[in-house]
Amino acid sequence: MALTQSRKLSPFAQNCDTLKRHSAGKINRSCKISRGERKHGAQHPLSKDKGWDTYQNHLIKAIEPLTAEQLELKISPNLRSIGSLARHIIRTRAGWLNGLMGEGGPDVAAIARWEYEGDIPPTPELLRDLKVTFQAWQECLERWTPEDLEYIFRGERWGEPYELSRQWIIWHVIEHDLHHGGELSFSLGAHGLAAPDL
Ligand code: NI
Repeated sequence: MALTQSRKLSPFAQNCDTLKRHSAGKINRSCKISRGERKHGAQHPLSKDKGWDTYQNHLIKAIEPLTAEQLELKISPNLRSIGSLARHIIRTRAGWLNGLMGEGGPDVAAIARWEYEGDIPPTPELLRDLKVTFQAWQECLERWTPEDLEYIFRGERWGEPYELSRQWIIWHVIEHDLHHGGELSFSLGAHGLAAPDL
């Protein structure tokens, strides 16, 4: 979401700003799924070769050639720069995966602890972190069963309870990728740079 957006949101009017509060609030991480367990051998429809990975590759290709100066470009003073958008996508993936669901390794956990906004990492680091966070999500999507998707994460933040299904979180993070990926694409195009080629 744009930086200018109101920060007064109900617990269930979720957007990217939600993460910050999740990490500050009480979170029930009682995930009961054991690693490597796949009860029915069924892959989540969004796991490998089903679309998100294609989009990830488009993002990688668009960011790969960018210089530090190009990462600083923005289309309006009150909106995120191209590099900040990439950073925001990365942090949001890690925040939901690790901060809320307790998944992912130390690399993902470290990203989940990033400040909400911050300095833009150099291009090689953005690429590495895009790959690290995507790989972690991919591994989970390949492991989670249809039953796992119905698991409800419960917690409390700012004195208000929330209940979010794993399925909702998965879609939310994908829509967040697409939402800000579109913004990143528009920002690249506005500056005459090559945008993700869908
Ligand atoms: Ni956002």
